[in-house]
Amino acid sequence: MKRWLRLGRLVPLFGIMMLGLIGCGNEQISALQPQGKGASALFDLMVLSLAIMVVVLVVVFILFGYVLVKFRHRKGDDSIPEQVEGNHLLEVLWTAIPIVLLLVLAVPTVITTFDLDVSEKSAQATEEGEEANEGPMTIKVTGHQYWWEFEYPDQEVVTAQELYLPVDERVNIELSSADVIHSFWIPSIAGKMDTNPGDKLTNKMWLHPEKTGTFQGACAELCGDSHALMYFKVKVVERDEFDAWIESMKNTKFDDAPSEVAQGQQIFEQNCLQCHAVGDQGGNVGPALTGFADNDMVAGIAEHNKENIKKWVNNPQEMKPGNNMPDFNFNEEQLDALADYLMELETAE
Ligand code: HEC
Ligand SMILES: [Cu+2]
Repeated sequence: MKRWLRLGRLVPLFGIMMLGLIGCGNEQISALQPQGKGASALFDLMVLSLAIMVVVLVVVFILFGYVLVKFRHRKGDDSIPEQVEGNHLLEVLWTAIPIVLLLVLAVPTVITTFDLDVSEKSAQATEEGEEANEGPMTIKVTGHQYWWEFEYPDQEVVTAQELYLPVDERVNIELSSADVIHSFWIPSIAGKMDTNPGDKLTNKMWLHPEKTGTFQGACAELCGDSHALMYFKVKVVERDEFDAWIESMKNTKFDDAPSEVAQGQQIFEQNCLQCHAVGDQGGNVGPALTGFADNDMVAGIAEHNKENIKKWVNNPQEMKPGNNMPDFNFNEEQLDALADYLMELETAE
């Protein structure tokens, strides 16, 4: 009896673990609520393997329970049970059943693996008569400690921290890294894949979102102090909204900022432009800030408001330890001017 009581103490622990698992249901970032074709394919595999495991578990436990009861030690019966050595039927069964189960698991897994491969599908698309270079759009994703850069090479648009995608379309993704290995993951839209440094190790994958909305992406490979803060947003929009966004990104110029924020723009030009691009000017050491005013987040982690922008510019190392933006010594007035300017960085009409 005592033993059962002790085991009973584990119930709250399992309860908490279960609650933790239920908490995975956020549709912005859950592989268990797929919103895209790649994620759906992976989810189906998870369900299949889980179903097989449950069937095996149930059958084994039923047999186990039956044997425990049926062949239990009875009072007064101290005879040695019949000793069985080798049983052809059983041995064939317990070899054949696992083989069949593994095949049921392996065939869809291998097919899905090939489906998720980029080169396979693009080749197919061309065969099916699409014009040679009118395949899916390509987006180049570059992982940086600790932010994400998104380049649309055909459209000549570069952005950061927010990935825009047209809904119900397949896009090819080319992954690389500016420093260490990161892993690009949007759990609700597709599986994850590493970004490697160096030109020769570009990984490829595709995304095919099926629902409009905002989703969350993350880095899935430990890459340094602020790895756990390397979040980004994914905005899946209708095709015409996507085209309009591309157009407005292209038409944005550095000089578009309204004159009320001229002071902030001047401080920005002197201190920040060498690393951050705005419209047609600026460097690429840090995230491009074209259209930054419309973003949901500051640095991928803090709500987008003036307070947080000031907090970031005043002490980026505090919010994301080890990131590559230097600390500055601005006074309150300069910080205000800079934040006002950054809040005006909208894309052109
Ligand atoms: C030496 C290059 C460098 C300079 C100079 C620099 N930054 Fe940055 N900045 C970065 C990097 C790198 C990041 C990305 C940090 C991260 O998320 O890991 C960043 C991130 C940011 C972000 C967040 C962007 C986003 O997409 O959410 C803002 C805002 C920003 N910087 C503003 C400024 C301002 C204002 C200045 C000038 C006072 C400035 N930066 C100067 C490198 C720089
Ligand atoms: Cu990373």
